[in-house]
Amino acid sequence: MAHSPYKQPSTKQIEDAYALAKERYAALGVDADNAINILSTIPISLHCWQGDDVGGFEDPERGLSGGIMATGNYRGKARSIAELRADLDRAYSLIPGDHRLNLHAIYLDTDQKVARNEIQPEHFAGWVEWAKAGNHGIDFNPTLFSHPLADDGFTLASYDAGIRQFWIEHCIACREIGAYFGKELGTPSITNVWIPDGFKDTPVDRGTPRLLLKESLDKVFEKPLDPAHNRDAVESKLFGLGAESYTVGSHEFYLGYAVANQKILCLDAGHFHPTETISDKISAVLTFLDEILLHVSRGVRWDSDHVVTLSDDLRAITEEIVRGGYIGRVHIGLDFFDASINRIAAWSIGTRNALRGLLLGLLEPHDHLRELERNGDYTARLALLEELKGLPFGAVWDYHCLRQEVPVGIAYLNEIRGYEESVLSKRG
Ligand code: RNT
Ligand code: ZN
Repeated sequence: MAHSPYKQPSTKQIEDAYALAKERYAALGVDADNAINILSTIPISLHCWQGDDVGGFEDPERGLSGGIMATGNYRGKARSIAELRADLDRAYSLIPGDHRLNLHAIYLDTDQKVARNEIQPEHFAGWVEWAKAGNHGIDFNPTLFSHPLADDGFTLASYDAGIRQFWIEHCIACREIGAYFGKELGTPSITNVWIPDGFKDTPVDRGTPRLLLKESLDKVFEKPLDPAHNRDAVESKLFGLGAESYTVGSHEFYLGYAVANQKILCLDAGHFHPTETISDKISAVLTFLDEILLHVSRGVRWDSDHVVTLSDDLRAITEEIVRGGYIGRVHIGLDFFDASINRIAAWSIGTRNALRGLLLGLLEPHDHLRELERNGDYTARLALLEELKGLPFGAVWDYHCLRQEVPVGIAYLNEIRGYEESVLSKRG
């Protein structure tokens, strides 16, 4: 299948368009140079699991469980760590800026079979080497699914003390690995605990599993770790496949836990009721916590994990981060997995969109908007917000990509197609 490559605008076209755009923004009191300078400093944590449909490399035979699902059969999924790293390198090369990696425990780099409660930093040394070469920080996630001891649907909240203990040990091991990443890479790892525990049908006891989960988490977090190396996060969810009626780790549960224990709360955009958005939760939670983690995702019907588009929901999140002055307190991770399209494109499209959303937030005249609001001039606030939508933000984004030496516009798809032709299509 040969495609004629998309043409990239010339450097002169990009620079000329930017000069005009800059004037339009300046007329409203927005400094576009400053906006892209700030944008260059914001890292996005790319989730390794988009590259192989959340399979991991612990056990090639083992299917995905835990109430999450990747659907599709697009050619070329990564079959080894080497392939996954090569694919990630490709994706990063199409995204402006320096970005992080969000790694799951089932992506351990060893030929040995290692039980999950026995994983060690040495099993992740290969990732550190790779991250150093590419200037990536690493965030980490214990994997409490796709495992025989999670097959009953319960892990840290299991009624079985032995099962709880196994997963407590796994999470403790993961925090140590997070600290190892932080120490080695000079940037703290956010180690995020998400568990699938829940019931398909209506339980009669909603309380006890939550008490058990609290008890397990207290054990997991017992040992203090240097926040310069590792920071703990907990992620809530509304429901999962096969756990439609009750989720132990609900939003209220983890909000309470995070505030009581000063842990980072992870808000996943796909984990709430469909009319509920996480954008409004950011300022509420940050009133009580120093930091939060986002899993930027897109819910569609039953699925919480579609590739992120530049939707109103995404914009509400990214604009809120900028408007609230929360850059630095909000860690941005991605969480989607689509196996029906080119997986490198999925990473590139989703990450570029998250960055485009942030840029839209950075290109607003914040002081002026705030002043209008405080003066009660809601007419002008509405008029200006709507007018901003028509301003040439694309020219600023293109210029940012040019400066960061990544393809401008749709031209990045040429690279992806070339890679699919020469590499991905050769995979069995
Ligand atoms: C699941 C959670 C969780 C996972 C990853 C793979 O609903 O969102 O973050 O997607 O851990
Ligand atoms: Zn998530």
